[in-house]
Formats: sequence, C-alpha cells, structure tokens
Amino acid sequence: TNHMHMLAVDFGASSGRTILGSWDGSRLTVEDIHRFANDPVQLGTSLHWDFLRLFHELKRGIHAYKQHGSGSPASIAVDTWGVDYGFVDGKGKLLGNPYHYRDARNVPAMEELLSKLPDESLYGRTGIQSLSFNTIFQLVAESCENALQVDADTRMLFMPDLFRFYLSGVRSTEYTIASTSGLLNPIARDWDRELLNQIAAPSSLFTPIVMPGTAEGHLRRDIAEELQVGPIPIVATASHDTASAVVSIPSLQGDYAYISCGTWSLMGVELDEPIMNEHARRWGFTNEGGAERKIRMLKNIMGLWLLQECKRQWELEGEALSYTEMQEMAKLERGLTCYVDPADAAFLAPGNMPQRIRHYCFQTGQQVPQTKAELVRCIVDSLAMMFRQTLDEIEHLLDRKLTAIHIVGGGIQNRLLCQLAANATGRPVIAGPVEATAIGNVMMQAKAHGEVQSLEQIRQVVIDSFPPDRYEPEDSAQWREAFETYKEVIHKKSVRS
Ligand code: LFR
Repeated sequence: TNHMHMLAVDFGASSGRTILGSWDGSRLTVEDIHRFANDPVQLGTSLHWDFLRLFHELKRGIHAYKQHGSGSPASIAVDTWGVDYGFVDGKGKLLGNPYHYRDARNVPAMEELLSKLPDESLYGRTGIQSLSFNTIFQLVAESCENALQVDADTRMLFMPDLFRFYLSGVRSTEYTIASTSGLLNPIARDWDRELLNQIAAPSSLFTPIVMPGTAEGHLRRDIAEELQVGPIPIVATASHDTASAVVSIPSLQGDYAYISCGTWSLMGVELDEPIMNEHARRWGFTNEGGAERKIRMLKNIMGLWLLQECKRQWELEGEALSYTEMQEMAKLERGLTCYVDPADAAFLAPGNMPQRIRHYCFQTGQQVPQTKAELVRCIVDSLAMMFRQTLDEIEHLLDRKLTAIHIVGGGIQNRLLCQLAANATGRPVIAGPVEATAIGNVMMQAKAHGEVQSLEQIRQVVIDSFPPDRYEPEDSAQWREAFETYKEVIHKKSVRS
C-alpha cells in the first residue's frame, strides 16, 4: 500500500490528542491534528469524566482530519487510561457518568472486598496488584450502591470500548484494557467467571473479549453523515494506553526495562507469562496484558502526577509556571537532599501537592523543601530513586541483569528526569518515541490491515522511523550512597503508618 492514513485517538488522564499516522509501507510519520484538555468534574460528592465532552473532541478530531487530509482515513482507533468504564443499556443509552478512578469511593470498597477475599488469593487469581481504583473494587462500590442491578441487555464497557461503541455500534471488550480490571484470569486471558460471581456482578454485563489489532465494524452512518466522511473501519487497537506505548519500544532485545512515562510512570518488562509469586505481590507488581498475548509485568509509579498537581496548585495561587520552567529551576538545585515515597497513598487524590510533600518531609525528619525549585527537585529525585528500586526488584524477579532503560511517552520531555533516571539506575536511558502511545495505536491498526505481521516487525518500523535520545549515567557513586538514604526514609515512613 502507498501512503495509508490512520487516526489514533489517545485519551490521557490530563489531555487527549488525535494523531495522524502516515504509513508508506516501511516507515511511519505522525503528526498532531487535534489536542484537547481532559478535565475531570467534581459533581456533588463524586469525581467523573466528562464523557460527552470527550466524545465531542473525538468527533472534532475526525473533522480536523477532513480539513487537513484528503478523503477518509483507512481506519480509526481509540486508546485511553486503564480501569474506568461505563454502562450501556440494550438501546445504546449510557447509564450515568463514568467515574474517575481517583474518586474516593474506591478505598472503602477495596477494604471491604479484601476483608473477605485476602490479597494473597486475589493476586493468585489475577496477578493484578491491589490498587484501590482497579475495576474490581469500583464494581464492589457500584454493588454497594445497588448499581449492578441492571437489565440483562446492559453491558459494562471500558473507556476505549465505550468510545468505540459510540463510533461503531459494536459492543465488545478489547483484551489489553480488560487486563487492567483485576477481573481476568491472566493465563486464560479471559474473564474469571468465578471471581465475577464472588463480587456479585451479573455475567451478562461482560462482553466477549477481542484481541488487539482486530477490525470491529465501521463508523456509524449518522456520524459519517454529520462529519461528511465515508464508512471508515473502526479498529480495536491495543486500547490500554500503556499497552500501545509498550508496542512501540524501539528495541528487538529482551534485556531492558521500560518506563512508559506520562501522568503515571509504568515501569516493567514484557514477558510471555505472568510472574505471580509472593515477592511480585509484596513489591507491588501487576501483570497486565499486551499485544500478541504478551504480559506487561510492571509497577504503577505515581509519576508526573506529582508535578502536574504542583503546577495546578501554583496556578490556583496565581503563579503559573510551565513544565520547562519547573525543569530548568530544578536543574540548578543541588539535589539529593530530601525524598518522598511516590507510592504513598497521600499523593493519590487531587489536592495541594506542595503542602503534602512538605508534610511528608517534615514527618520523616528530613529537610523540608521551601522553594518551588526545591519541591520539583525533591519529586524528580524521588521518582529516579523509585526507578532504581523497581529495577532492583525486577532483576530479582527475573534473576538476571538488565542493561538499559527505555523511557517512552510525553515524560521524556523532562530531560532532567531522563538524566536522573540514568544516574540512579546506573544504566543508559534510551528515550523515545515521545508519541509512543499513538504510534503503538497506529501500528496495531496497520497490523489489522495486514501491513505488518508481528510485534518484532512493528518495533523495527519504530526503530527506523523514530531515532531515540540516549543519556549516560553520571555521578554513580554519589547516587548509590543517596539510594541508601532514600530507602531508609521510605522504610521509616512505611513502618510508622
Ligand atoms: C496510564 C494508565 C496506567 C493505569 C492508570 C490508571 O495512563 O493507563 O497504566 O494504571 O493510567 O488507569
């Protein structure tokens, strides 16, 4: 095929984008055609996604393509963050507003379920680390509100499946997004029906699971008419954003750890089968599904969220700073003076992050960061340290050494974080592509069209199309020593709480 155009719509937790992928048969180029904010809405006592607005932006992105390109794209696919969902009844009506995974109702629901079903046995079934926002706990919360007593023709659809349904009219569940739920058997790669029973979720709620890279219908005629485009094929891509990001790691070797860096930093390795032993559980590793039935064994690290929330707080206080300014000022700091545990539950909900970080440092008897520069540096140092710790744990689980860290996603624009990640881990950091998620999304569409056949082939395309940057480790001895201090701080805090 010569010059095929595909649209990737990537919804992140803080912003979304429509990317045009142009494929010439051996190389890919990508270009932004529409960007938009994704601001959650606190409504009464709960936190929701603004689904209607987001669907509007999805249509605006298709319209932008029309203005820009010629004719209709070869296909469209949507990816989003994990775990969240909506209910759609038999007439195609959306029942209620999808909840945001940071909503407060999940923590008590998790505690409720874990008091009946211990984490050891839950993890043993699903291989998914118990994080309060996992779909399984959200459904327990729904159940407590009697929200699971729905008609037999109502279905639960994860966010990308929900967007895809309203584009195509097809109700199905894509594997990689379903794998974030904590409701799958990771070996069978299918719903764990017994578990669904245990949480009293009617089995009629769940649709069959389709593998990523599958064409699932066409753009509905009413939307095609509204936007004046043709009957564009709609593809189920690797529709969990992190799964698409991992698809586009520019390496054919198996000796690296990756970090998909955006609001979250997802750090892990790609495996053929899950690792579900006691170490993996205690260290907080999760086994999500990837393209080609791979397993993404990774840890959720509260990544740039900590910086995003500082930035938001400073804006509220009338002192807006750009990410570039934040990075530049942190670079001038001495660094390695105080740390927080990025995984601390205190940082999960939106709020006054500078205050929470100062409080953490105060509680642990450390120097309390005063200036904005000190705060940003504390966050970036702490993330780098957590990367180091996570690398140690991964190497222990695999019983072998890894030789490089691949970082992909928007987070690589934070060059300070990339350099400090190299320093902390003592491994070279290979950074890029920045649009990893959209690239993975597009290439899985190309696979659905038969343009490429395998993950290796896709990664070769990424290597040829998007040359990465490289950061060599510096100041290794100093970082090794500081890592011991970091571990002491984290340990002290976790023993206290
Ligand atoms: C990243 C991500 C993570 C998931 C978190 C919450 O955007 O998808 O993989 O754990 O968001 O859904």
